[in-house]
Amino acid sequence: MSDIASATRYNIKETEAKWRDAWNDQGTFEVVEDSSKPKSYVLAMLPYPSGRIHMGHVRNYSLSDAVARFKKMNGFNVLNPMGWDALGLPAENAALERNTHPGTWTYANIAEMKAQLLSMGLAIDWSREVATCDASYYKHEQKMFLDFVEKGLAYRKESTVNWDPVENTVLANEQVVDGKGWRSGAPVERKKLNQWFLKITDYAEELLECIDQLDRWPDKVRAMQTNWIGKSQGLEMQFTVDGTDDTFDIFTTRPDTIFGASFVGLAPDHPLALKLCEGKDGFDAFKSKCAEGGTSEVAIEQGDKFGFDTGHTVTHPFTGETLPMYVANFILMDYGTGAIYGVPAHDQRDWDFATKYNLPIKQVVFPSNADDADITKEAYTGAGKINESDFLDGLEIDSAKQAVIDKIVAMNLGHAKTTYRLRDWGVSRQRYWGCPVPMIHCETCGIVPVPEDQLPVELPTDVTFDKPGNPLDHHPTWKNTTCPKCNAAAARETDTFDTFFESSWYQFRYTDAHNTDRGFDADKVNYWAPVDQYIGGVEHAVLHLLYARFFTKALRDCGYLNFDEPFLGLFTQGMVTHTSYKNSDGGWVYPADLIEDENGQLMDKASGLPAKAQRNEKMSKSKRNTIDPEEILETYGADAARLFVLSDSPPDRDLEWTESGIEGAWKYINKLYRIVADAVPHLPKSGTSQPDLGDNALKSFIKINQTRKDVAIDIDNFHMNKAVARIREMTNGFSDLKVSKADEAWVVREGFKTLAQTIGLMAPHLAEEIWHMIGEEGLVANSSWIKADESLLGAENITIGVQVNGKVRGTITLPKGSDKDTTEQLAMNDNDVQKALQGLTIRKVIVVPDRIVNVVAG
Ligand code: ANZ
Ligand code: ZN
Repeated sequence: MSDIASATRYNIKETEAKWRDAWNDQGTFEVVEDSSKPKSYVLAMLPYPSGRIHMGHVRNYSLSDAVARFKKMNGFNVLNPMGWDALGLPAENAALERNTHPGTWTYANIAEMKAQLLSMGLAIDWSREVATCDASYYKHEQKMFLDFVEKGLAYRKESTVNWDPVENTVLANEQVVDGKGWRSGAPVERKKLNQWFLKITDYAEELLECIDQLDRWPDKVRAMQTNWIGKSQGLEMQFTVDGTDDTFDIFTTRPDTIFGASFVGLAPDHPLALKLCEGKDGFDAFKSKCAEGGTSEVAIEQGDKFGFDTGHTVTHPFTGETLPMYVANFILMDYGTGAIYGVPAHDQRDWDFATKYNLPIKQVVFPSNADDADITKEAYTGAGKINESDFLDGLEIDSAKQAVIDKIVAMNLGHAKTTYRLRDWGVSRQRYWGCPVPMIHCETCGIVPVPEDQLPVELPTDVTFDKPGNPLDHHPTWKNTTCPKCNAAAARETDTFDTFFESSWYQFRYTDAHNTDRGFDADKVNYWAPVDQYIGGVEHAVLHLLYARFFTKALRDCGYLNFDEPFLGLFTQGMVTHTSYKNSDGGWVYPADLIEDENGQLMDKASGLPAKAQRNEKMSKSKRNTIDPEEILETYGADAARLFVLSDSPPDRDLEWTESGIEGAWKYINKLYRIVADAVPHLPKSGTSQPDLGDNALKSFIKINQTRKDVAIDIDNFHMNKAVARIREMTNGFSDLKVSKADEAWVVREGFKTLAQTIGLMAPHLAEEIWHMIGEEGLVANSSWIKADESLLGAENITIGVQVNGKVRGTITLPKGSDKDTTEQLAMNDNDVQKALQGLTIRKVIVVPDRIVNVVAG
């Protein structure tokens, strides 16, 4: 305010602690089902308890918190829970390094990280906290697994897995990096093992179709899911081995290229390969060489391609040419039919193979610009027209595909076939710190489920990690049990679940976190779920989200819940980056360990060596460019940290952490406090009715109302940074007001109320303090969002639908109250509407102003 001077200081530490206590004492964020209110389930991806929170957590939870608080103020019954993804390999490794138990390490980390999260002042219902390593949690997923088994959604089969010979464990594809184990660095081998699988492929089509409904997900994530599922239309067709009765089916997604085929290939473990080659010179050596290298798509694409010539041939169905028949390492038995025809000109794997074995490379797809396809250098996989292909010549790829399928069908040699790249989810891990698979192996009865009343199958606590492999396997007694069917001595399954299992259903556990009988009650889960807004890192865009989507559908089909998708809205936040530093020895230096010498030269405190800034990159322990949130919270307070991570860049972009940024946020917090504290003695009482506003007061009041409206829109759109900018703009405007004037003082008070509500989404402690200082009742966290007075904001725009023959084809946005002509003109000029009208004659246009436009055309 321009007419008062300031001398006030804000005691951040005390104030923040005071309001956290108030929320805690009043159970402000604890919720129960309430049918009188709309619900909103806001969820941040649960953290792995690695030891301490990092800036990525701070950013993630500041975002979800702003959304949760906003929804609460807008009348929603908001569930915003938190828990710990607490099983997994790091705990075992830490246990080995530190000679403790994984559970001890994990629970200690949880305690430490929880204290850190508490100090952020998050609007979380902590009464629903879960730790997935707790038997009271994983008990229920054991039951779910048994239900899946019963429904045929879980099964055991022998399969080829990525085997890490050093860690002695199966690796998931994403744990194989450049053909090596992600932790051990050892070359990965292929190995056959009996493994438990979940039948996610049963849901491939539904998982794909439902992506269309997920319109509040980022397009890039939807595209990633679509690609991962990888639906392709193809052809399954039969070949006969020349001079024999042996036949085999191949699968191709490129029937259009059939005239470019120059060989056929079988997977090394294809039954026909074994039949034709067993006992032949060099076949055994070939097979063991095939066992090297990972099983992932990338591993195969990049790996060396080699084959074994069967000496047999097949005949091309159209040309009558003779094609050699190979067994090849890049063909997988568990995809398609385990056999292919190879078209070196248009498939890179086939190209590599043909180049190695001197097979013809025959181009049949020709792009309009011939220079784009130089098949002497690499395969051409792009678009074009088919040529050198008899009856296909001149056709586009798609019509050529269909033409070949039709012909093969007519010749009785095959049929069209839809396939998915998605494979069943292998959930077995040969690890200790995971949820035990609740199965028993009996010599007489086979594999028998653990009876429900014997759940949970708990992990033993007395294990050792001194031997490689699975500690459950080495445990002297844990394995021993009796068969539930015949009572004979039997052995427990020692595999544990992939930890993606726990994170596939935790969002439902929160809805009924203390249920001891079931994972959750149907009424509760159906009230709270699906999650309305999910927030987390894009690194989980494929697997976690796909598994959780699958689980939802599987649980639905097992009668647990009644909806189809777990997460209606998804927001993926950007990374937090920071400059990295190296000393003159090339060692990475923590920013906190830097000092400046008298010449302004950066020095590494620890080594005494000069240091230099490197790059601005994602914060990571390996580059030591991390900032410890606890230190920041301690120094600047929670509000400043939260405000900074939300205000500096759009939440979906990377955020560069800077000292000046956090200082700026801290100064701003202090400034806001001073502005309010200094003005408070001059303000009218809470509830004072609106006086006549003079020009100056009115101008500010309009601005405040505009802010009320715009910030609401910003938060709905995840533009927290814009919201902060608007709040700053509004508060800057306060300096034009004089509290000595009654109307302006009244407006200042309104401004402070709105300041508390809006800045309260990012800096909630300060907001409570402001709310309290200006004498408002209760907590701002419990207050109702003060809506903008639209009459002050001038013409309001509305959006109406435009129908063509009764179907909405487009929408137009126009000032409310626009007349018929204006409305019609806008409607007819709309792109989507024009598209829908293409080729049609307009018969009649019916306009209902402010409501709808209907175009009749034929
Ligand atoms: C001939 C061809 C020509 C192919 C061409 C591709 C390009 P997506 O699209 O990923 O589903 N394939 C089929 N079964 C296979 C197996 N078991 N192991 C390895 N590769 C296999 O891949 C389908 C394509 O992958 C199929 O189409 C087949 O090669 C190969 F210009 O057939 B294609
Ligand atoms: Zn038995």
